[in-house]
Amino acid sequence: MSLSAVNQTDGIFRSVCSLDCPDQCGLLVHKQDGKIVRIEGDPDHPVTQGAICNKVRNMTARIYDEKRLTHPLKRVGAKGEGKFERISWEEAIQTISNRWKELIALHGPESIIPYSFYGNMGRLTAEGMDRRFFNRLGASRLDRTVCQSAGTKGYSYTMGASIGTDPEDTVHAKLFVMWGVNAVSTNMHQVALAEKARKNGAQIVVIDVHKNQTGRWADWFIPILPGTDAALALGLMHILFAEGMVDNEFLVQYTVGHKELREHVKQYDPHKVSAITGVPVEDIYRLARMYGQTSPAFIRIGNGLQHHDNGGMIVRTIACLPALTGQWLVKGGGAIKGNSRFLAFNSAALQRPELLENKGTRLINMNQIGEALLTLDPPIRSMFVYSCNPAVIAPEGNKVRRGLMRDDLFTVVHDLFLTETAAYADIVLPATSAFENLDFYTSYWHHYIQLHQPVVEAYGESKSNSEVFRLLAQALGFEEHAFRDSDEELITQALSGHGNSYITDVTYEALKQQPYIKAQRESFFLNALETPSGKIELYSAAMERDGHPPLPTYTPLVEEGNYPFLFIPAPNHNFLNSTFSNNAKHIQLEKVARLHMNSEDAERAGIATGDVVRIWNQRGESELVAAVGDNVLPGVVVSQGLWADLPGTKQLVNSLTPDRISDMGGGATFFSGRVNMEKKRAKAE
Ligand SMILES: Nc1nc2c(c(=O)[nH]1)N[C@H]1C(S)=C(S)[C@@H](COP(=O)(O)OP(=O)(O)OC[C@H]3O[C@@H](n4cnc5c(=O)[nH]c(N)nc54)[C@H](O)[C@@H]3O)O[C@H]1N2
Ligand SMILES: Nc1nc2c(c(=O)[nH]1)N[C@H]1C(S)=C(S)[C@@H](COP(=O)(O)OP(=O)(O)OC[C@H]3O[C@@H](n4cnc5c(=O)[nH]c(N)nc54)[C@H](O)[C@@H]3O)O[C@H]1N2
Ligand code: SF4
Ligand SMILES: [Mo]
Repeated sequence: MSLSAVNQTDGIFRSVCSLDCPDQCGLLVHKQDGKIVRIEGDPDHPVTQGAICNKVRNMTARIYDEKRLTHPLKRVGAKGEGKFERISWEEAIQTISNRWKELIALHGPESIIPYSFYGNMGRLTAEGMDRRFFNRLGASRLDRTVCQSAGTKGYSYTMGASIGTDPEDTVHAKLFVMWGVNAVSTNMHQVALAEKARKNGAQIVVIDVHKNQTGRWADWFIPILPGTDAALALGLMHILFAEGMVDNEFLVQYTVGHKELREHVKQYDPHKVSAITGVPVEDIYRLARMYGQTSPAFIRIGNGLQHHDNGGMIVRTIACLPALTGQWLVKGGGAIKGNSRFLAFNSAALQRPELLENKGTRLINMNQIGEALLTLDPPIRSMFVYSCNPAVIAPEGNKVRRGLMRDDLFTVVHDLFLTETAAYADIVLPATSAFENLDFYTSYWHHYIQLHQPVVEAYGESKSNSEVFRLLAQALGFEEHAFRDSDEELITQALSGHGNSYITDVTYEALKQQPYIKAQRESFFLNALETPSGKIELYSAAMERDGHPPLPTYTPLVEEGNYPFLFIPAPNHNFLNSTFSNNAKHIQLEKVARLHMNSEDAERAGIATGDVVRIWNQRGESELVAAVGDNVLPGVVVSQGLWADLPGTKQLVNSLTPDRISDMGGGATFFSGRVNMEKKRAKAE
């Protein structure tokens, strides 16, 4: 047997990017003297083919950042002051388990809540031993809705599940509609595939509220007003039906409700749609004809456009388009919102929901954690945060921070760094990086599943999520065998008995032999979708039952009062959500936190590029550096990046974002808030 990578001080080892990014790149990690010295793309990965982003090429700087946590800490200063003292793991686990035993005895287990997301996409790390542990504990449940849940729900009403085009097939497309996706920054291999298609004459259209790097890459950039995309999609349908550009055979065979839809979209005439969306009438015609007459035509539906009050309906509506033109039958045509269904494994075996005795245990939407910490009755008295940085990434950031300031809240944070959230903790635990763990990975965009063998030893005294929850289970006296399963056993369980015909041949053993195994999507899914009818639901009775219009419909954003600008605080190129926002190398690449605005608005407010601008609303304020131009429409301002609170700055954009819940899936509405703005000080000379 070959020596494991951990035991070899030198060499090049296969790895995978663990970040919450659709590309899930194959990596090659170079080791010298037991340390990672270089990270590059694995040219053998069938989709990512050796190319990786700059963020991860600079990952070694993060792994060995001098600020990385090496041992557990306990708070010695006031809450939030960030003063800590080193303690042993034994003391840390004892302190947590004693406190929790007390809380459970006095207030019941629902006084405790986990708070986690996908800071590491490894399936065991993200939803393995932790889920078992909190189920068995009977803690309040967390509804993990901060990312894609509105869009996923909307897409599923139309298509049944997160299922779409094979990205590898998109090299054949002749038209790419990149809709509310900043792919140059957030899905670079979709851009690489589109570039290949472009060499064969493909056209690239980008529909966005911001002409960012992706908009600049397009052949045709279409600016649109935030939250109005469903109206544009309905306008396209209006023209497709009116001008006979629909595939009637396809509609009859594979959809329900096409007759109703044909009637319904008559009301969305291009003039009305233009008034709603800000897209000129002639551009609506041009786009509809382009889409109706080009094949294969592919739509990449982004995550950005579903972070709105009406985000579920937007995605539900766009997802109907490929059915109108029969593009699902064309190799490279269709759409991708997400593809995770193809690689669905046995998550019940991994998470063990039956360990939760009280099926009525309260469920708390993670988008409203600030409100929950401040007002829930009975209160949350302890929160365990891992793989997530809520003080920066959750909406209503000031509420979140006030909640974290509560003296009677016992907070534990498990992370690689002393994040903004960790600064409020009572106990901080050091986490291993993904390079230190055994795990398996399934992309939510491409179709490959990959095993990850640890490449380096655990850094300092850090421990993986699996290990931490095994220790806590032991300290709390949980006797079930589920808490003694090794990581190998967890993987075997997750890959058995899943009943997913797309991955019948995938086992732990197979993954050890083959670096990348692809889901088998031959069993063509259009004949048996997971919608109630098994077909593409242009009319959805399920939606009607759930209180939504059954046909795709434009619904406006919530009215927010007297703030003139819609504020879109999007992610940036060099961070991954808040990850890297505390690493000098990545900050240097990103330079400053900018606020993009239209020159008309800037002129009226006396703002020039480089000025520091204060933006505010009823929820909070923030200070960003003005970038004036025509990259956004009047009435819209856009920031990029979830910046850490560096000393002397006010860059927490989520202090301004609403914690309203979107129309579907309990989703976040980061992009539906409004602000005012003023010049704070002129550009420093
Ligand atoms: N570099 C980098 N890559 C990332 C991330 C990161 O932070 N940085 N984050 C990762 C994660 S967790 C996710 S979920 C994905 C997100 O990646 P994407 O799917 O690209 O989503 P966002 O970047 O949130 O937003 C995409 C675009 O939507 C636009 N937008 C906002 N509102 C509207 C609207 O109403 N209509 C239209 N048409 N456009 C709108 C924004 O301007 C933005 O350009 O990226 C992943 N990859
Ligand atoms: N304004 C605004 N807010 C947003 C968004 C937006 O577009 N605009 N996007 C939203 C979206 S789509 C998402 S997905 C969320 C993401 O929000 P988060 O899930 O909080 O993502 P990150 O900010 O990357 O923080 C992940 C944390 O996990 C830690 N971590 C990494 N690996 C491990 C591990 O193995 N174990 C442990 N214990 N910790 C680990 C990292 O060090 C990091 O501190 O943010 C949301 N917030
Ligand atoms: S962040 Fe995305 S693009 Fe960058 S290496 Fe990871 S998976 Fe690839
Ligand atoms: Mo996300």
